[in-house]
Parts: sequence; structure tokens; C-alpha cells
Amino acid sequence: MKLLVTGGAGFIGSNFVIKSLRVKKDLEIIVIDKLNYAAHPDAIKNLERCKLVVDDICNKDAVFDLVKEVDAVVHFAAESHNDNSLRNPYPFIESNIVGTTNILEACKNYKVRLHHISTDEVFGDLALDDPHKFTRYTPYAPSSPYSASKASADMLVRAWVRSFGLEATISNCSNNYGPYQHIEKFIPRMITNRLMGVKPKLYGDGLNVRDWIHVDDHIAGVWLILEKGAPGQTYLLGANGEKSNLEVVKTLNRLMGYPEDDYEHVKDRAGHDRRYAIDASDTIAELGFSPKYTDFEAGLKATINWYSDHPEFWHLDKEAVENSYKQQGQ
Ligand code: NAD
Ligand code: TDX
Repeated sequence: MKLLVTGGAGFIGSNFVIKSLRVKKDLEIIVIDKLNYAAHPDAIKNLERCKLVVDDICNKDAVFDLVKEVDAVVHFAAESHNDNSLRNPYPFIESNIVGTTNILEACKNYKVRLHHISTDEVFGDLALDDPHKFTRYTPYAPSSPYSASKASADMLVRAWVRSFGLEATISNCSNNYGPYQHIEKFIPRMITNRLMGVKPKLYGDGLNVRDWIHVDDHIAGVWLILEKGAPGQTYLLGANGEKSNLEVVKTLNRLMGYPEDDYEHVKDRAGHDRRYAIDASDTIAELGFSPKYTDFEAGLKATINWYSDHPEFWHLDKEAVENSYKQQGQ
């Protein structure tokens, strides 16, 4: 099988490429990635059966040339950080909406199977005491320019399925953690703050809840959908990992040898979603999805160890990322 993986030099994409090639010996991968600030091409550069093409999915000709060569496309490429989308939404509109349209047109043209990677943020947020979680039937209600651009991309995929019979699936996954995540994101920012002797910084009251899943469980879910998913269907991926940001920081402080309450509150994110929670029961019943990394504390410990062992991954970026947060009062 030959796959085109968009955004394969980013956090989830690179984990997908590395781990899929390790276990699937007849798999070949072409990565298209424009190598924005979140990319780390060294992680996938010297892999056998993997070719990296440095290009932008907004370049329609490049996308058509690559899609023509493969059996299926897994579409990870996106601008991915909410805070950045609040400062400048335009790259999100370009990559996430225009870029996705190019992928859809190319897949339609060459009749290639597509799996589109999306997020639980398209559903908006839940109250802390809401007994319901997100399902595939939850109406879309995105809050930020990032989540609105992802919701738009999902709608485009659905339109291409209905109007052109495109063989496409969508997954909406909850918050991922694990190795190779950019240090602008919550867990790596908190870990690397601690490693630099800086206190973790909680937005607002710190009581916002995220539903954490290890990146390897996300990847396993994507493979189940690729191999057994029904064309046109949406699958939710999550691992019952709800935690408040405060709980995460307290656990992280304890695991790193600091007092649990050693953190600071900083300015809240505009439009900050209160809570995300995934009900993955349809994906479990239909595809046998079964997350393995359900011990969050063990997964967090392994992730702390990874960032302490790989300063080369984040050291050079840390000062600029923190200066940018400082300008926002965060
Ligand atoms: P990331 O920012 O770490 O990586 C994105 C990659 O896409 C980068 O390598 C970047 O260079 C590339 N890219 C961006 N725009 C591009 C363009 N126009 N052309 C080519 N390449 C481009 O993001 P991530 O966290 O790995 O997220 C990957 C996907 O998973 C995204 O679609 C995101 O919406 C989705 N997702 C992420 C999470 C999460 O918790 N991180 C959860 C659910 C869904
Ligand atoms: O310094 C921080 N302090 C803090 O309290 C940062 C960076 C974040 N936070 C809070 C905001 C959120 O409530 O932590 C939570 C997680 O923040 P992010 O890591 O920015 O993730 P989130 O906004 O939840 O979005 C993530 O999950 C869904 C990914 O970045 C998206 O790409 C994915 O779609």
C-alpha cells in the first residue's frame, strides 16, 4: 500500500509515519509537508520506504501530482494552534480550508480514498456538569478561528462525499499528548517550563477540561478507520481521559518533584472552550477501537522523560515561544 500523508512532519503526522512504517512492512509513504514552525523533518528524514516532499497543500499542481501516485491519502496537514488563530486567522483559512479543497479535488479526480483528520473542537464546548459527551450526531458549533476552519474542512469533505461519491472518512479526535508535540501546546509547554525552572502557567481559573488521548491510540484509531471504516462515515476517537488543566499541572508538578501548587494563573484565552469530552462508543462498537494508553499518569511520565531526553527538539524554540506568550500576558 502506498499512502500520501499530509503534514507528516508535524506532531501527530510524524508519530503516524514512524510507527506505521515500523509495523507495516509492505507500506510506502510519501509525506507532503510545507515545514512550518511546528514541523520537525529530522524525525522522518532517513526512514526507509518514506519520501518527504517539501511543498504546500495550497499548491494544487503539487497535490494533484502526488495524489495520482497513491492508493490513499491521510490528511493531517493543518495550522493547529488555537492561540495562533486568535492572533492571525489567515494561515488557518489557507491551509485548513483551501488546502483541504485541493486534497478533495485531487482525490475526486484520481478516485483515491481519503481519510480526513479532524478534532473534537468542531463541536464547541460542554458545561462542566453536562452529563452528555460529543457524539457523531452533535451539531457543529466551533468557537475559535482554528476550530471554525476545521469545521469548514469537515463540511467540505461531507459535500464531496455526497455530491461526488468521494470515498472519504472523517475522524474527530480529542486532545493528543506524546513525543514530538510543539512546545506552544499545553503539556509540552508546562514540561519544558519546569525543565527551565519556570512555573507552569494556567489560563484563567485552570478548571477547563480536556479529554486526553495518547498519540499512539489516535494512530491506532486512524488505521482501524482506514482498514474497516465505512465510506462517508464520521468516527469519534477518545480514551475517556477527561482532566482539568489544574489536575494536569498538579500531576506534572508532583511527577517532576515540585510542590503540586507551584503554578501561576495567567490571562485567559479569548473564547476559551470550557470542556471537551468524547463518547467513542460508536467507534468501539463498529471498529473495535480499544485505547491502550489509559493510564494518564504513566503516559505523562513517559512524555516528561521524552522532553528531558530530547532538549534538541525544543531548546532553540523555547525563548521565542515564551516571548510571544509574554506579549499576550500569558
Ligand atoms: P502540528 O501543527 O504539530 O503539525 C501540522 C503539520 O502540518 C506541520 O508539520 C506543518 O508544517 C504541516 N502543514 C501545515 N500547513 C500546511 C500546508 N499548507 N501544506 C503542507 N503542510 C502543512 O499539528 P498536529 O497537532 O500534529 O495536528 C495534526 C492534525 O490533527 C491537524 O489536522 C489537527 O487539526 C488534528 N488534531 C490535532 C489534535 C491535537 O491534540 N494535537 C487533536 C485532534 C485533531
Ligand atoms: O500555557 C497554556 N496554559 C493553559 O492553561 C496553554 C498553552 C494552554 N492552556 C490551556 C488551554 C486549554 O484549555 O490548556 C488547554 C489545552 O491547550 P492547547 O494545548 O492549546 O490545546 P487545545 O486548545 O485544547 O487544542 C488542542 O486539542 C485539539 C490542539 O492544539 C488542537 O490542534 C486540537 O484540535
